Amino acid sequence: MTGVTEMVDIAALATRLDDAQRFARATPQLAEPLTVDDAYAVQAASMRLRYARGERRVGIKMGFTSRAKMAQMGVDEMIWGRLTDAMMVEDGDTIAIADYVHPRVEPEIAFLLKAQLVGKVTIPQAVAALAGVAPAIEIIDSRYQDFKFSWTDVVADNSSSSGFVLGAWGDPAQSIANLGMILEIDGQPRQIGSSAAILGNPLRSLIAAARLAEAAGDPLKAGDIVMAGGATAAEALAPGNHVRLSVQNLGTAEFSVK
Ligand code: 0L1
Ligand code: MG
Repeated sequence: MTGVTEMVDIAALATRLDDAQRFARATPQLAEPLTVDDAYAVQAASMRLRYARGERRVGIKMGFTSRAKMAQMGVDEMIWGRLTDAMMVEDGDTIAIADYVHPRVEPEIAFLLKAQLVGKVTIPQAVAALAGVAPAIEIIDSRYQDFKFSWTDVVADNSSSSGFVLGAWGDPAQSIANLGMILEIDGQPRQIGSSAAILGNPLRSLIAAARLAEAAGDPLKAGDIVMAGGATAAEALAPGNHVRLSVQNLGTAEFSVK
């Protein structure tokens, strides 16, 4: 279903989800049947509230780009959300669990753009627009009770976007199509996968991001970060955890939880 529904109070839903995120307080699933356009309109309106408080858009995240993630959440279509500077966790830093509702982590690859990337592009065009690629951990946090939601619920909730940790940027010309990825929590491997799980090649996720962001009137530009999506299922976080991602040839990213 597409089109914005007149009966849906986009602003009220945006405020509700924004409050749930700000105050780390879970909210029930949305009772309103939203169209895809309604859901993205709620997301955009909730992000405007964050920008009005001084947060700066720094890029976008792609979600449900691997079979493992789709299976974990019972969906079969990609989603996307916005990233802000307030979501960035420095490599090696510590986050406070109290700032989140029920956070989880997933192993990803991140891209840094040196030029705009809009519309329908090829893999060589996407690579030419890159300044770097990096190992990245996404901290997702659904604002819905029990981490339960419909596809449109999660889109409205900025696709569970909550935090991200970036390792060092590496050469964007290297092949990233099939890199081994190990996500460890407290020194124990919890998820082992390959970057190939992300649409067969994470660059395909970047290409989808360019198309979807432009179609939404929020095109990718130089300096933007794009998170390609989880290569494996996500893992729940608990206080005291140390999380470390190692990506073959790319390096590591890590953080702790208090
Ligand atoms: O792959 C993703 O990042 C999807 C995030 C939204 C669903 C979830 O919270 O697991
Ligand atoms: Mg993700």
